[in-house]
Amino acid sequence: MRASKTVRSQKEIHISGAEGLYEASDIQRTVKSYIERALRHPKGQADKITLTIENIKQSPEEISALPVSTIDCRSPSEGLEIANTLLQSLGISKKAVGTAFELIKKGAMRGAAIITAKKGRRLEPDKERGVRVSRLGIKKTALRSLSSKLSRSGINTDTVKEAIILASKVAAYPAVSAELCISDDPDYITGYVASKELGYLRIPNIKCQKSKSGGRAFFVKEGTDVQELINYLERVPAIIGKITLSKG
Ligand code: WAQ
Ligand code: MG
Repeated sequence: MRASKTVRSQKEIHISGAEGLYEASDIQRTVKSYIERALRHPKGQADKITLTIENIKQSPEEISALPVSTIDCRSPSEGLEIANTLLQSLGISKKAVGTAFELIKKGAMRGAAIITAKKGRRLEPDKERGVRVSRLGIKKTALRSLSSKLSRSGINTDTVKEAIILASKVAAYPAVSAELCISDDPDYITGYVASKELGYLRIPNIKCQKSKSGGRAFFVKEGTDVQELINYLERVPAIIGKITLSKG
């Protein structure tokens, strides 16, 4: 689903997007919830909603969910410092982190930027749109287990679950070193750093309330074949089958 709104300058701005792998019997329910999301969005009401429903014949790759932890963080400046420290410990250069912070501050992208870990170069062909991860999901048994684990920490929401699914698909790709995400929703101020090594690390209060900046960056090894990576992110179906223990 993708939802947008045309503003005064006749510019179409991105309101919300969502994607997932579902069983055919879940189509009606899923479409209804996606439409509700587009019409009741904190970024404003959409005036155009595009839905694509595709029959995926290829059987999905099974991946496991990244383990989830939440870091203590009280302010945006502390949050950015934590994200910076984590990313640099994962081998991402200062320059690459800087590139990501800059585009997240600007906001307005519909997808994610792909940034090389050392030189900080952006690889995605459409820099305004970014790359949208799609064809991702979670098996029903795994979803039940994830929901009950997240409930114990009071964070069992669609936002958290969708972010964990996305981060798990992205991290499963060998050339991806890390991801940084900050929501562009004005009322959602928790972000995360995700990686195979450290799992899914939530950072509360990483941005100010009411701020519309936000975005995603995938940091990749120098020399990554970007076409292959984009094909994986956009087109290869991947589904979470197992939940790893959360770290608290
Ligand atoms: N593929 C690539 N980039 C995406 C996708 C996608 N499928 N969906 C969103 N983005 C990018 C896009 O630039 C958005 O502006 C930005 O990410 C933020 O998207 O543990 O809600 O849907 O508490 O606003 C993370 C924290 C919440 C969850 C993330 O992101 C937690 C969130 P949003
Ligand atoms: Mg959003």
